[in-house]
This record gives sequence, structure tokens and C-alpha cells, in this order.
Amino acid sequence: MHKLTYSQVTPKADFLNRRQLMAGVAGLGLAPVFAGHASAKTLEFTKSEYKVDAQTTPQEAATTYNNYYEYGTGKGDPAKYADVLTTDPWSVEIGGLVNNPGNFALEDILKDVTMEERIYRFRCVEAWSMVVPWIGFQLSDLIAKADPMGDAKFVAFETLHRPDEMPGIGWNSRFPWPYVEGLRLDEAMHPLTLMATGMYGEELPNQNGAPLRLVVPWKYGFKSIKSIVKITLTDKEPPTTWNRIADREYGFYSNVNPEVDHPRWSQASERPIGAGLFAGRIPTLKFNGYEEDVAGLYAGMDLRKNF
Ligand SMILES: Nc1nc2c(c(=O)[nH]1)N[C@H]1C(S)=C(S)[C@@H](COP(=O)(O)O)O[C@H]1N2
Ligand SMILES: [Mo]
Repeated sequence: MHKLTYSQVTPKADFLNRRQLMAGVAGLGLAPVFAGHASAKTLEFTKSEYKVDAQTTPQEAATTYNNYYEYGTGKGDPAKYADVLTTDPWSVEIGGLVNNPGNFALEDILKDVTMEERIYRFRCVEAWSMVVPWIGFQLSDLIAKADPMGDAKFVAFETLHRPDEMPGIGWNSRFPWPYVEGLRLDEAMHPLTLMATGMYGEELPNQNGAPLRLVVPWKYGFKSIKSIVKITLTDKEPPTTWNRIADREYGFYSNVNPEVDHPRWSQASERPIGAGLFAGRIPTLKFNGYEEDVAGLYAGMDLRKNF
């Protein structure tokens, strides 16, 4: 038998509202409900207009079925092993073609950004998907502060490389660590592109990329790089980890596209994680449902090659 957790019954946002209500009425202690997430701090944020009309993935599923190869290749490995990561203190080095480079403490970065909850679809290239209530700020806020130079065209991202707190680095020593990703500057500046520090009303669990990860909802999940320590503005397309490993399978753009199959499997449909035993596959949407917002970024490009 499966233990039914609260998040499977009521989406977390409703729960938080109810909790506020109840606290106002009777000050009830609801700590037992949080038993599984006792150490997670709740965050302050405003709700945003970016909210898909779909059933949110249960928190339990989104935090136990993960890809984070620094903690192993099994879906359950990150939840098992990522606890050891030290996420405080944390700083992000911002450099390259910017007028305000520097090494910034995360707490300072977070002082002057607008934190929002956004419920986004999330589609892994492996043909599974989730609907996640992220908490974060627009990457454009951060890049604007860095003040890109005129010749900056791309943004490169790098994950922390700390082998003694990332056992998967040793288990998979042929992998080209550290994990790196990149976006074109206009993609990075798009209002949908989020830097997340939380999900489900709480700080990001380590397995989901604490303390700071990228979320690009119209691209395959591997673009959404976790535990970022370095952001570099460049004039050349930066290398990306999965493209380095298999360039025939994982391109730089990697926009979700049901019409362009992966060389080894179809991308026409996807398996919603945590939707229940009898939930079937659902059709995959072009640009993961964000076509209206982002198709303009790729005007004139051949989307069939734009994998
Ligand atoms: N540093 C790093 N970032 C990463 C990965 C990884 O292995 N290492 N996996 C990527 C992949 S393939 C996916 S699908 C998402 C998974 O995010 P989630 O575990 O929060 O669902 O993280 C992406 N970011
Ligand atoms: Mo993925």
C-alpha cells in the first residue's frame, strides 16, 4: 500500500492558504502534515499569471523521481544522496561580456529580485513530464544587472563541481564534469526563463538543484541546469553537457517538439509522473505548450533541425 501524502490530496498552494486561514482562526499547529519535509523552510513569494491549467505533480513524486547525475543515474539516487550538499554559503560568479562582473553571494542576489510562484509544465527528453509550482525570479533581472556588452549573444551556465559532496562524479568519472548548459541571450532574457530557488512553497530540495537552478519550460529538462555557480556571457554558442556526450541526440536548442523524434524513441507523447497507476500517456505539445510565447524566438529557423 502507498501512503497517501497531503500533497496528493490538495495542491500545496491551497494548503498554504488554508493554513494561513486556520492559523488566523485557531493557531493550530499543523506540523505533523509537514513531517516528510520538516527541515524545508517556507518561502515568501507572490503568485504570478504564469500558471498552466493542469494537475500539479504531487510534491512527493517531484522530489523523489529526479535526474541529477552528480548524485547517480537512478531516478531515486538524487533524493537518497543529495542531502550532503552544502548549499549555504553559496555564491555565483557572473562574468564574461558584462560591465558588472563579480562573485555574488546568493543572499545578495536574492535581495533585489521579485520572487514569484509559477506553475510550469516540465518535459524531460526521456518522455516523462511533470507540472511543478516553482518559486523563483526571472533570469532577465539578473542579466540586466550584470549589464551585458553589445557583443554578448549567449549565456553559459555551470553547475558546482564538488566531488567530495557529489558521489556521482566519482561513480561516473568519464562524464564530462562539471555539468554545463547554455542559452541564446534572447532566450535567457525571455520572461518565461526562471531562476528557481524553491518549489511547492518551500526551498528547493537538494535533489531538485538547490540552492539555485534554471527552469526553461519550453525546452527539454536537461537544459534546466541545477546548483548553478557560474554564469558567463559569451559571443559564441557555449558547449552543453549532453551535446558533448551525444551530439546526434541532444542539440543546443532542444526545444520540446512532438514532431521531431529522438533517434531512439518517439517524442509525440509523454508519461506524467505521479499521476497514478491508471493515468495514460498524454500528447506532447509543441514548445511544451509555450508556442505562443516563444515561437517568435525561432522565426526563420528550421524547427525540424532545431532539436
Ligand atoms: N547539474 C545537473 N543539472 C541537471 C541534470 C544533471 O544531471 N545535473 N539533469 C537534467 C535533467 S536531464 C532533467 S530532466 C532535470 C530534472 O530536474 P528535476 O529532477 O528537478 O525534475 O534536471 C536537469 N539538470
Ligand atoms: Mo531530462
